[in-house]
Amino acid sequence: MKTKIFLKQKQLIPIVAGIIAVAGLLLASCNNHSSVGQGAISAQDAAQRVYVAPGQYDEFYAFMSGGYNGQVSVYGLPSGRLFKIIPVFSQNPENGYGYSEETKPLLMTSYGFIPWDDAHHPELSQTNGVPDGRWLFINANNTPRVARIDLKTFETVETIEIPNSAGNHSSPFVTENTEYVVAGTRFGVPIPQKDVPIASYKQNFGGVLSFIKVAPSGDMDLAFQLMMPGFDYDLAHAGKGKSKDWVFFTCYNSEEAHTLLEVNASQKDKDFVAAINWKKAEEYVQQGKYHEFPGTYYDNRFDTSTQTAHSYVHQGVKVLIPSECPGLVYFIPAPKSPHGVDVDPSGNYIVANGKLSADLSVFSFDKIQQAIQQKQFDGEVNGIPVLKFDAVLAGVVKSGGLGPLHTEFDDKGNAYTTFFISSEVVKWKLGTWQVEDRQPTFYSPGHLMIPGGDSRKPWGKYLVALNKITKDRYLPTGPELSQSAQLFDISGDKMKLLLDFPTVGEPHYAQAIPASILMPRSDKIYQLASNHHPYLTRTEKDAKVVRKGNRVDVYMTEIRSHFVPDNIEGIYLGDTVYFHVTNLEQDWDAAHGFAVEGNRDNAELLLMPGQTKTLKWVPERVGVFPFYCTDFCSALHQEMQGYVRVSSP
Ligand code: CUK
Ligand code: CUA
Repeated sequence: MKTKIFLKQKQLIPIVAGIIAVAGLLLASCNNHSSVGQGAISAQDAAQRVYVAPGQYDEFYAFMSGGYNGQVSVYGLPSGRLFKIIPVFSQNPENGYGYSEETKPLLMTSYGFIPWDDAHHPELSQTNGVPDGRWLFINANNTPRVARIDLKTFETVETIEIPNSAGNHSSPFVTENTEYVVAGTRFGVPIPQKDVPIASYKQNFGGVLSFIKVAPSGDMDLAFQLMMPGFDYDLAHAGKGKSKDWVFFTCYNSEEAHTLLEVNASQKDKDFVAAINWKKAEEYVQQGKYHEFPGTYYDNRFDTSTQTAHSYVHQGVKVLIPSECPGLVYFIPAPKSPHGVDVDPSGNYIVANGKLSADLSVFSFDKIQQAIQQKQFDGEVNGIPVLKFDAVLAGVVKSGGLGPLHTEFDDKGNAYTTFFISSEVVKWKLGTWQVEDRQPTFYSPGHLMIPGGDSRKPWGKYLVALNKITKDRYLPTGPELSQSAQLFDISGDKMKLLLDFPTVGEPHYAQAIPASILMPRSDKIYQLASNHHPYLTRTEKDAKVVRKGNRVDVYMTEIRSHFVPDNIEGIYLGDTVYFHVTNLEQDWDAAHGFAVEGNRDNAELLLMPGQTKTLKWVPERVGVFPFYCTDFCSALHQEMQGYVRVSSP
């Protein structure tokens, strides 16, 4: 149960009104259209700073999670222009992702084919702690998975399922050289799954933290899991620099409540940050100190040579139990249901964002190491030592805000934290812990993003606040209003609001990288010469229709502005037809589409030059049915069509 209170008040200080219902999150916001603040600049000045002239390119690529649309959206910064939706965990009829035979396997899981999920956190691959533009990872929250997007093609090339996990929220954060992608369970569940009373939570439920190994090729493999107490593991970030061998996870619900969590999971004054030494974990795995747990999971990989994804099914996973592995895990007490955990560019400071508190606790990696050496413990939980809070605390930021959720960093020693309840971004200094600036956001920001802001090398020019409750920011579109991102200039002492732009789905987290690092080269990405699709049609002469029993394979080509073949007969009710369409164009971006009337199972295809894709069609009526190109490709696009005749057997 959430209490929503919106106040009409023209005022800049955060208004925290009403009661904070026991521990329910109070969404209080200022209903202020003008956004004139300390850091305000003139409209002309702001417009000029985000203006990217016609024909010019943006300075940064930004990748935003689509939240409940299951996708990634690609924006330019500073313009806030939307370039592309990259389908990941949801079918996308626009380009046939999850409909074509080649991409369906990417949505396969141990539950079968899953056409939707909820994606929260995009994370760029890193080299030496710096985003390198090779891949983008993103988590599926509902049916636990991690996906990898290839940033040469901006396409999803792998999805891996995570067994024993539930609500894959604290994912997919990378270690300094992308050795691992980590993924923690949000929900405690029985491990392995079994039929037990929910009230037996404390005896029967646990939580796993997963470490997915990333090969130099990018291929992911589930290396091992840690069996933890049944808390809710909310977010994570890997260490860097001196802390590069460690990963930090926040956990709330250390009460292990299973009902009315808004009250029961907020009893304790402190929950935890779990600090995990992944190098040690590797050693323990190598020494064979793991348990084999059951667990079936899919790893789906797109092979660029055959342009087809395949599913590989795995059984069993190596699980480490912390109480049997000294030095592997420590708990750091962190005030009031910490949400985000963020590590500064030096790797020394670990910020716990306690969402039900006003102050931020910052821990020091040096002090953590010292406390471990000197055994400054405050008891243990399930055999995991709890470090003494005072021994590892580096500082407290007296923020004056309410509901801190996430922190990112610039390259000048500053940190920026979102406050969900008081709807603002607060800038503070690492080391002095003093607040330097604050700017209201509209409204209730979740994550924020600075290009490279969770890495060793922030490009600290812009900050984007990803707001959860937009309310009156745009023209209303029925009760479902667009969500909002807000771009701030952070190059000076004070943050300056430059731009609002609507987002696709719910933008939980985002990442950005200079276009100069990432821009795909405009030579051909797919080439006919390297296309080894089993149903490739290399030239129009090779086009053909092949029948095997009730299965019909149509080897088809497209080039401006015709199909070969464009008249197909000899198809009968009871047949299953596979249209294998190859785009023969030479220009790297000359797309064609393909669709056939009355196809209940599938969408259309969108094909880039050199690509082959397959659409399955089970005709259900006799007659003559048109097919056509769905992407306007030339002045003769409307002529790009054909017929398929379906007869009674
Ligand atoms: S988030 Cu997923 S509930 Cu703070 Cu990373 Cu929005
Ligand atoms: Cu090809 Cu339109």
